[in-house]
Amino acid sequence: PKEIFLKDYKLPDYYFEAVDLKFSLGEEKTIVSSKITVSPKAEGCSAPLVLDGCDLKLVSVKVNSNELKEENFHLDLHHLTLPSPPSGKFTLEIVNEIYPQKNTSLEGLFKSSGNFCTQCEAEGFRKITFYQDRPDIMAKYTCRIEADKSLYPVLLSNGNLIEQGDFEGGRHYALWEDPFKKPCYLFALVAGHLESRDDTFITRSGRKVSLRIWTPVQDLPKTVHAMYSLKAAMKWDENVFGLEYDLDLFNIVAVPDFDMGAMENKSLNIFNSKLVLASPETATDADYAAILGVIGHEYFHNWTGNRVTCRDWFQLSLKEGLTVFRDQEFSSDMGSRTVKRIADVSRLRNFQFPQDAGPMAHPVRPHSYIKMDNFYTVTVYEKGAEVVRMYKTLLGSQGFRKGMDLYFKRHDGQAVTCEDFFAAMRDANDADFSNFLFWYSQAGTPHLKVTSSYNAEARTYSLKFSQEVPPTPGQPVKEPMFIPVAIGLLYSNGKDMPLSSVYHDGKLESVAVNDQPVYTTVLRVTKKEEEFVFPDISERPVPSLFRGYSAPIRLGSDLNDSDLFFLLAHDSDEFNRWEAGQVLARNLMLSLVADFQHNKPLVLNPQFVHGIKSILCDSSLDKEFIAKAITLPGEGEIMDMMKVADPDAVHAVRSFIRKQLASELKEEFLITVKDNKSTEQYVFNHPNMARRALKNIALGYLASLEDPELAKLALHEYKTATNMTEQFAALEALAQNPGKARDDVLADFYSSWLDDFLVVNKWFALQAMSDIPGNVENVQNLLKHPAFDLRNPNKVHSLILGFCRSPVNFHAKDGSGYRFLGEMVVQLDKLNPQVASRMVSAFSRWRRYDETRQSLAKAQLEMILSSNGLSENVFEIASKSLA
Ligand code: B3K
Ligand code: ZN
Repeated sequence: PKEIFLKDYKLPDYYFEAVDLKFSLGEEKTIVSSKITVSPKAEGCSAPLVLDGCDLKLVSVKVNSNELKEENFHLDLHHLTLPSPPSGKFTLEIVNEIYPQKNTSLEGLFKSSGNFCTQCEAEGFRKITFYQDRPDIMAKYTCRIEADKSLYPVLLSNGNLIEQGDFEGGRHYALWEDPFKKPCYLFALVAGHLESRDDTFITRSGRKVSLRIWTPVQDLPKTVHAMYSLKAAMKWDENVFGLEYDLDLFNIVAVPDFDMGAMENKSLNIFNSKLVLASPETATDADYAAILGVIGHEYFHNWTGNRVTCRDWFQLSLKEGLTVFRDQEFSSDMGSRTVKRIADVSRLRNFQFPQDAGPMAHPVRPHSYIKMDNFYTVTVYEKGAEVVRMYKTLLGSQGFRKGMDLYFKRHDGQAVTCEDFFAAMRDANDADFSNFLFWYSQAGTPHLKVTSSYNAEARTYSLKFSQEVPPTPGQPVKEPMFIPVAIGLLYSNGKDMPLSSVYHDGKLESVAVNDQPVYTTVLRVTKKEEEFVFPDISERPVPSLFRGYSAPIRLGSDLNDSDLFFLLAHDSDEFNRWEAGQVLARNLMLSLVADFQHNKPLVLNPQFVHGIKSILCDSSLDKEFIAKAITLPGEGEIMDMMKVADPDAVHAVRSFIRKQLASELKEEFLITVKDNKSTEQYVFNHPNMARRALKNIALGYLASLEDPELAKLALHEYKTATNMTEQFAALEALAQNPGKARDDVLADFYSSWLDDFLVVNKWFALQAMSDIPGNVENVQNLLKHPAFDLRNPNKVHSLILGFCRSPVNFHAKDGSGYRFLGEMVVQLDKLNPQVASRMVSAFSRWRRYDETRQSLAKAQLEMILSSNGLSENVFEIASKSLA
């Protein structure tokens, strides 16, 4: 397989101005015709024109209406080359056949539950027709679709419908025209038996936009929340960024077989059903929140991604990091900002940090790839969003908005790079961003150490920072990064100190805003070692560092437990209150893990129990915040901090603390469950979600105690629940402990919901993720369950990735978990390489474990690499994991 490098990027020799596509959809085959207006980059260009193509059967090629003879073009497995195209502008017409019914890769044109649909990002368009399949080729499209009318009454593509009609013999056609030029990865086509929920949105300049959400007819009632989310997103983008929708029609189609969450094709977003369909009875609060976020995300791409797109795929974070940041902000504004931030930071720590510390570590803008699909990662997306957030932290809301405005002013209709975004932010604000660009080019999570000292005599408080960016594959030595540190200082009474200036680099710098002192300021750490000294500090403060988590780094500070308990109780920055609790919990868990490994009895620090209790009982706090604050850091997060990850010890310790808290705070948890019961109908809003979240966490703690009375309580909650959020939480609570009660309730749940595939997926996932000993066997049996299907990515994710999320079972010392995954990867790779490569990633950190586990995991990676016909996708991850 060939590796592709950013440094090799070259402008194309030919541009495509306009593309007319014709699809004749059939049951045996689909015929695709394209007519492309080609114009050379420069007069007299004599370079060959190389088109990408994959799994296509070529029928004919014409240049300026003349059919080319075979000696005038060259065809190989991946390309169609015209060695000497005419000089000047010309038209190229190509006819080819494809076989969507046989396409299990879910890329290009394929069938999902009887309907045709497409997925072209990143490089799927080449599975539809021959084309320069790269995002810097932007053209205007028309698309004519012909199909059997009774099987496919609905025919959709990008842009506006300009013509439709019937043919004799039961076929019909539709002609679509997209007035905006776009790269081919945004092309989409849908043909099927679908119905739509219709609504309208009036933009602030008065454009009336028709909104349609398409699903099979029986699912239409479940699209209310998706429509609400879409309208909220449209309004929000106008209010916050001044960005309006630019066409008269916006379509969303929900399909059950889809590789990822959703795709932002121009005016025809295609979604995985699980991110569209919801009803209170079948979807949880988490599902509702995910739908809001992803509908927002795809809609926001219309500007950040579609109107301004990426020059090449290395720039993916230009659109993804920015759009994730935008959807995070949208969700924050629709719910609780602190809780959303906590959730996003947890995700970063649990998934991105491990990636950044492993063999697949890559910068936000990667330098090379074998398969681009392997780089739709938490680094490009979530760390990329943190990079965008840092601009906002440094510039403030208004400065950030100025930067965004300039970005659109300069680049609307263009395919650009991360530097272009950086330059817009800088130029709009006349800002000094020093070495900020390293965030795009250096991989690895920076470690920042902070030491503090107070000089009572001089009344100064000093903070010394030192940073280290760990080596990552291909980058042994790193430069220091530009790290914005949002900071406040607390008096011993818990109040914030006013800050007006700071000594830095031998100068006194003002931090006041409009001559007023501030309570939070942003320090700019840009060197390997750097000191900041605050003058006029009347008592030793407790520092609140990285308020709101102002940079994606690992922090080591000299705060002691009593400082942390103090911050947990008093910090005016709610995020940092949560953070202080997490640092305490992480330290506690790590020290208990060491005790466990040395066969010492486990004893829980009473001060910790007390801290949790006071949060739990503080009625002034937001309930969802409480729910987050009493949730222990995940097992992965703790393993990530160990020299040699020990899944058994971490699991034992986390379970021990949970049970200990449950038993010591049993009364408080019981009251919490009682006080937070649902009294009214399900409403998706913050206060109600917060109440359910808190109740469900409390129930989970209680049920961990394996006490028959408490199991009865959970069963009662299960039976009386009026919404999926509470029913599923009760099911999860009961399913923690093996035994008849668990088996019965799982069977009951399945028989109640067997007709709803999205609910059945939750049922698969719950069992797959279970920590009960020897669960691999249960998962193997579930593979044979009639509701399971290896061709459906959602089911594969639920069952197989779900299983890998249970550290004890996936990392079982007998190697059973690794063997299971190894076999699944090989099977899946034959069907869908993208899904298989996501699975194989679960092996990538095998070196983090003890020798026995290392050799077991390594053997599976070697087995996978030696299997016949391996895809490039899996090859890339498996080989880099072993390197
Ligand atoms: N842009 C798509 C992801 C495409 C994944 C290709 N393998 C969804 C999104 O980020 O909005
Ligand atoms: Zn996206």
